[in-house]
Amino acid sequence: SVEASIPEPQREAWKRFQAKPFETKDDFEKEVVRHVETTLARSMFNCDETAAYAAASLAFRDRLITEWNKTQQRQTFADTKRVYYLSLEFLMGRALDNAMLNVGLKDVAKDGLGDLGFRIEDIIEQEHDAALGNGGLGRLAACFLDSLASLSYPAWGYGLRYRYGIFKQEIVDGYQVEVPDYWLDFNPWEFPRHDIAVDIQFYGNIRKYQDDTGKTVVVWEGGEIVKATAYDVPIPGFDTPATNNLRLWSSKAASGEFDFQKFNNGDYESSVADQQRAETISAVLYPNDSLDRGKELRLKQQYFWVAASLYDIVRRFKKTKRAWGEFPDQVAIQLNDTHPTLAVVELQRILIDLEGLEWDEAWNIVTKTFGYTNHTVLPEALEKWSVPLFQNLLPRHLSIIYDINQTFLQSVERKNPGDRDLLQRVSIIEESQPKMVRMAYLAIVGSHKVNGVAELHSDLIKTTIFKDFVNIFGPDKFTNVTNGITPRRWLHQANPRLSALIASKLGGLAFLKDLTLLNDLEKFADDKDFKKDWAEIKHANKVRLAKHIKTTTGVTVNPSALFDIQVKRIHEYKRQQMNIFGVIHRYLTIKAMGAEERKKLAPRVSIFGGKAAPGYWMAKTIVHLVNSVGAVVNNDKDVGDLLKVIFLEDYNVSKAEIIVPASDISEHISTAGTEASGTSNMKFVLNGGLIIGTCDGANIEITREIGAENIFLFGNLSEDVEDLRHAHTYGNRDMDADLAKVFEAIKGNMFGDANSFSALVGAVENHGDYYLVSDDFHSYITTQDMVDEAYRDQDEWVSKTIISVARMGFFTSDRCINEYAESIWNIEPLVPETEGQSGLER
Ligand code: F58
Repeated sequence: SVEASIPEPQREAWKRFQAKPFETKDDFEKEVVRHVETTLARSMFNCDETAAYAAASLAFRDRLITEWNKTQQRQTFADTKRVYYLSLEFLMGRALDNAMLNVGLKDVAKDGLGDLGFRIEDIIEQEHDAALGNGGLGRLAACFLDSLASLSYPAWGYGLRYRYGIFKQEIVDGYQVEVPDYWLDFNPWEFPRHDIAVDIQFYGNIRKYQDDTGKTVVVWEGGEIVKATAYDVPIPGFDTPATNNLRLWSSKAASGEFDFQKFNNGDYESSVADQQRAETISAVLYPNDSLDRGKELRLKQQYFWVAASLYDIVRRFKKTKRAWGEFPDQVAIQLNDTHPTLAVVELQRILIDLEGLEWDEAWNIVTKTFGYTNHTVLPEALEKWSVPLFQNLLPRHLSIIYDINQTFLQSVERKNPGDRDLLQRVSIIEESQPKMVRMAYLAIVGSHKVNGVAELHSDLIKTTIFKDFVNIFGPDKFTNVTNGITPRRWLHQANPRLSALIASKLGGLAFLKDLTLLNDLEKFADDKDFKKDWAEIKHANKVRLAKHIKTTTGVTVNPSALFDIQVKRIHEYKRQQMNIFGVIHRYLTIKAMGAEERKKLAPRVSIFGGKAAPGYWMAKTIVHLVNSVGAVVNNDKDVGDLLKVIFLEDYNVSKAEIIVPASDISEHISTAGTEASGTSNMKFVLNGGLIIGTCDGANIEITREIGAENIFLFGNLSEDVEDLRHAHTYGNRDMDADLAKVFEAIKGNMFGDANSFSALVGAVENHGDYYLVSDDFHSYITTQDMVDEAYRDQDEWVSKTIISVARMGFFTSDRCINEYAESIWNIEPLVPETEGQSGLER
């Protein structure tokens, strides 16, 4: 604030001693040594790799925070519109490598650490992943932050500072076991901002009265208060000093008189219990990636985070002293799924209850401010909250929701007189027992734009789950922004040698900021030397993964075999079960072959990875089956290198950085119409792997970009899924013959006690096969045969992968963010004068 700023005459001294970011190796080393000796209170006699990691990170953090400060000052001074990305999940992974590369000083750090006695790879390995997310949705948010900063957009992320991120997965006797992920022991990347704290209210009652002017005033009283404290994480852009902020809120008991009273009364234990209850709010990330469970603590998390973030945003706006009507010109808020939808209600509450605006004026501001991104059409994932629970926890918000709903339904009624069915279908309140608040409908009504995350998905939401809303609001409110990934982490960082090879041909690293430049690679698709280098890098990446497999599972795999990878959250709709059934089919086929036939086979390593939600029993059974098949196949001497089956424990962002560059083929095989987009499909292709996949999500657009001849598509189309399901339920159906043999093998206890897997088999055989495993199985295994065939022609295969990479420019998250900025947020970049001086043409 102005009161805290240094008076003009004294500012000279400040300027003279302003922190200067290090640029040279010597200055970097000086910073590292200083941090070891002072911040960490160690010395050269007890500086292990953890301490070296800590000191190197602190050196970079200091550098980032200096730029962070300048960026924030620049934005405040320019007084431009900012975008706020509200997400309950940010799956950031590791920060040090990313910071070094984005700042452009990795080589400096490498040499500096070398001088001090460390290998940079070992230091990078010390870092614990920031795993504040489940899967694609959380990782997308992280890629978006990277693009927002790299493109110099004035943008903040707002999230929760969970004490426990997504659980660590251990495989014990073939079963998934969950271990808590306590990651905050030492986190050099966050700045606690104890001065930025907001009191958040829960429970209590509402009271209405008329003020002197006769106006109805509503107050929300009583209940309990929890304190939100800000922790800031600097987000460096690539090749720009622009450094954005990710603000994560942490919960603590508000130290009010209440506690003291209890304390003085000798009720110490209960005052400590209050403290702990408050801290529980930000304690753990909910590990479900597709099921909405409606737990009160989850709703508390959502309100806590949304209320603190909005308080912060509104406070920042009020400092500009503008009229409320200008709020949407200064602020855009994006709702990452429905989790932050309460923000719509909270802003309306602030404007009418606290700032005294009229309902209509306030609502106009609210709807102009928000945009909503949908990530799923699965009905079990669509968020609903029970009205009684809401009433108890957030009474004022529920009453505002009722008012929003009433106004909305009245306008629907005016345009569709007498259509009671329609009113019931679109009501924000579902007339069930108990009544439920439909959060997606609230998000649609409260936003000016709603987007899906890939073309097919955006079409599907318009024609299925949100169809009525398209009729009510018109088609222009609904749009598509196809997902993207940051090439900085997913090419340059994960695959440095490939990035360098590409740079050597394209004359520098500029493609990392304009990925369409990759197009120029296409002319090398038949260049012998280039192809040799390209293939050699893929092989080296496979050797690295093979080593990881050896140390983590004990299984030796042949790096020359075809690496077939499926890594993502375990879910029936993603159909890892179909993959493992296909593997069993392959195993049976090999066993039945003679020696001559076997010689013609391409050896294959089938690699799986991913976490199952702790309460999702079917998904856990899939994990168990994969491990059980591995135990049999990998020990079958008769099969040897022809087939290996690997389950990689604890798949996360840092493991993905090793796994993705090592694929020959990766699997994106969801039942058509179920995977909103998928983003790892993009990562795999960008790293020179091919895809086997269904016509689903972004696979379709990847095909359009890279050409149908460069992807292995199979299976039924989304428009046929409904009829097929109907036929399962009402007709007689023959199981696919090959799949039936697979089931016989399982039932004959080939992979251990068949009872363990009966639910998996039963879902396909007897319970309607909702995910169409049998329907797609034949197409799947014949397409896998085509993969074998194609892989035999290595020369052609390598050309395909080069051409594919060359055509992947569209899938950068930079393109994606530019689309959001233009069509939803209406914001412009604020480019620093010194942008782009690190010389990408190197
Ligand atoms: C994913 N959703 C989609 N949800 O499944 C994927 O197709 C898409 O590419 C990605 O979003 C990005 O758009 C997803 O990851 C979750 O993890 C939620 C976590 C919270 C509960 C509900 C699911």
